[in-house]
Amino acid sequence: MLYLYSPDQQELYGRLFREALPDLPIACWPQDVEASAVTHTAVWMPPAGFFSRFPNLQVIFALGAGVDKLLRRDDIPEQATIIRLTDAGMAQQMAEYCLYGVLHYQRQMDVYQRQQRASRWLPQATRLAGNIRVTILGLGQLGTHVGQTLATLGYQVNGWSRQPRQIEQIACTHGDAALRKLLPETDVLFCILPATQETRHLLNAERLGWLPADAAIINAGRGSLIDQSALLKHLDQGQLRFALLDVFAEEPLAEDHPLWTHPRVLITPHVAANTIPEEAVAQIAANLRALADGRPVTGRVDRLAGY
Ligand code: NDP
Ligand code: OXD
Repeated sequence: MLYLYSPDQQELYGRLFREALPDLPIACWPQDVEASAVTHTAVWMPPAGFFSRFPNLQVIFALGAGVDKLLRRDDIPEQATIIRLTDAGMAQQMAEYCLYGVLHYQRQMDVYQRQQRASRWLPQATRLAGNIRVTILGLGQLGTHVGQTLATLGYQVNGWSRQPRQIEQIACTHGDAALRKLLPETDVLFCILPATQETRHLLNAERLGWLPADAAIINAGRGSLIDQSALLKHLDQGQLRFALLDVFAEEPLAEDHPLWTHPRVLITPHVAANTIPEEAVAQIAANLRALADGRPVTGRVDRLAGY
């Protein structure tokens, strides 16, 4: 049996799963079921203790791409396989989100906004896409698509990952030394890394200081990637032109947090790429069939690596 937890869209997911997997019994939270019959779950942020109820749980499907919150829990049995969504309609959204930030930078919308408030008519110098250096931190399902989309539009795209990668249209690097060289050569830094122990505060005061004056940051990965206090200091001192932030150390961002009102900050409430239920269910159904046939699945999480 597949047990579903997605309180906001329970009915929709229930219907889609039943249509996609007519032979599999499907139950939806908070339905009371024989706990030992549950072998699979499909979830987004279930309450503490949720998984301990199911002694025969084999597979947890995450209804999202990031699994940091799942991996921090203590109620997931060791033998359970965790499978996340890969792209499933999110890569295109992420490319749009990043492009919005890059255009904000390139077409100097932040400067024109300030000028407008002062009723100033002052054309700025033209910057062509080919002169904008975009660095993508994270070359996975999302970062790769974002990078290739921007490269197709003529931007200079560098990418950084944990292991060496070769990706068409993206100049790929990895490792600390490469980051030291890359950040000073970056106009727009796009962060799309997962939250792991290794990536926590990757962008600390020192590394933020490696960016050239006038650079911009877009963070759509996780809030923990950036030391928020260090970011605020850099923004206050005008060392960064602006930050477009979708993710935060604590979500929702506290009402009195200084980021809300900072003149150099644009905030969106964790919406850079939303899960599309139809795509998610199609991918999970395909993975369930692959598991049944002993074929490889997409999105198997490496619990040791943390993503
Ligand atoms: P993937 O797992 O496909 O890719 C992760 C990338 O990060 C890989 O390139 C990986 O390197 C790299 N990476 C991981 N750890 C490190 C490290 N220590 N140093 C350098 N690179 C590292 O993930 P996705 O692209 O699918 O998603 C990325 C993240 O985006 C998710 O984990 C989630 O946090 C976030 N997200 C945010 C959304 C939003 O709306 N804001 C929506 C969806 C996802 P390597 O290639 O070497 O393995
Ligand atoms: C995800 C997210 O990881 O929405 O899918 O952040």
